[in-house]
Amino acid sequence: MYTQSLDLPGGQQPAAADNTEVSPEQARFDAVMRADGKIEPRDWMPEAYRKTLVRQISQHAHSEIIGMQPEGNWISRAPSLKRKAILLAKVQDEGGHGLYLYSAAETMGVSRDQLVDALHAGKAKYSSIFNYPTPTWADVGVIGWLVDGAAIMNQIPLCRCTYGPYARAMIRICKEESFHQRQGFDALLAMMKGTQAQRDMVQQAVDRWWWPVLMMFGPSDKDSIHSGQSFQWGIKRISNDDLRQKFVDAIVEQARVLGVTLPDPDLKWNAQRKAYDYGAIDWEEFWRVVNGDGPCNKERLATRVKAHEDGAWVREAALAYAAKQAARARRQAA
Ligand code: FAQ
Repeated sequence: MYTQSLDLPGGQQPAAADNTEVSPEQARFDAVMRADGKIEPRDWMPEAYRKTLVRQISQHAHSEIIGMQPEGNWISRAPSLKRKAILLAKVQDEGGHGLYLYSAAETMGVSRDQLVDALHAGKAKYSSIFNYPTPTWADVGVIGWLVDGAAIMNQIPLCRCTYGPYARAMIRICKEESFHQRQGFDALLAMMKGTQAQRDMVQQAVDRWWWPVLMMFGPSDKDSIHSGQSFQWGIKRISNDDLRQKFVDAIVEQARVLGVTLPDPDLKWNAQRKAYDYGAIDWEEFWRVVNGDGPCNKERLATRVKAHEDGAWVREAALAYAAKQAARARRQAA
């Protein structure tokens, strides 16, 4: 029996022993977990499962929306019409991902306003990676190659998440992230075939982003507070450290093809582990950025809050139009 699902902090009932009676709803939930099936919005679910998913899905949605800023900053300065069109499409896709994810979170009984208010109040987290600046065009390529690459590595297992709406949103998102990763690699490859100044620009951007990208996967397994329970609920399938390792192993060869050096003197093949060893991550920097003190945290949040306030008239107009349509429909029906 899947008793671990009951053994949680945060208002959960105590774990039932194997021979203890559980409610029919809990028994059904446990059976779905055992069969690795799907929970849908109308199904009963433990409150802690709901809370965990609202937390993770909303953090993910906020990351996509805040994540539009570092690259959006370059739309007006892209080096050609082709690159501008690609970048516009990519940034728009990230906005779309945010919207699917907010919708998935809303199926769990939380409103979009509540989620957005928590972000704007600085109470909700979003990915640490989007608090770093993009001073050159090469940073945009590196975001596509490394940040989207890391996002795909982390998100493919989420396509098998036990919560149906999240899993289905992730399938579409992962397809789009693959295009994003390739366009980033392609932009960097073009620069690497260019002048020495362009190659230097790419290398410097890789130097800036490598370590923050490794941090994206979250704290090491021993410090990951949510992993154990998320594994039991089929939300997480591969641990933070294992995903980070898979990412490093994939990127080493891509970096060689590109002709850039990954800024880690400890990066070397370990024949015994059949994987690359890599240097120590600066977890102090990670927590500093997560807790609001990264290079761009204040700017990112202020930009988002201003965009929301500036867009108030659009929301008001949409509501007024919907009310007008509803009134007309009522008149016609009368
Ligand atoms: N940044 O116990 P764990 C993208 C927090 S989308 C900030 O290991 P969990 C697309 C964590 O929330 C990128 N906070 O937690 C794109 C928790 O704090 P809490 C976003 C972090 O949930 C590309 C605490 O640390 N992707 O890139 C981070 O089991 C280009 C303890 O951690 C997702 O959100 C971090 N990096 O595992 C867009 C994927 N890592 O909540 C635009 C879905 C950890 O207790 C341009 N999320 N924390 O206050 C996940 O897979 C998981 O939530 C993890 C963390 C793996 C992020």
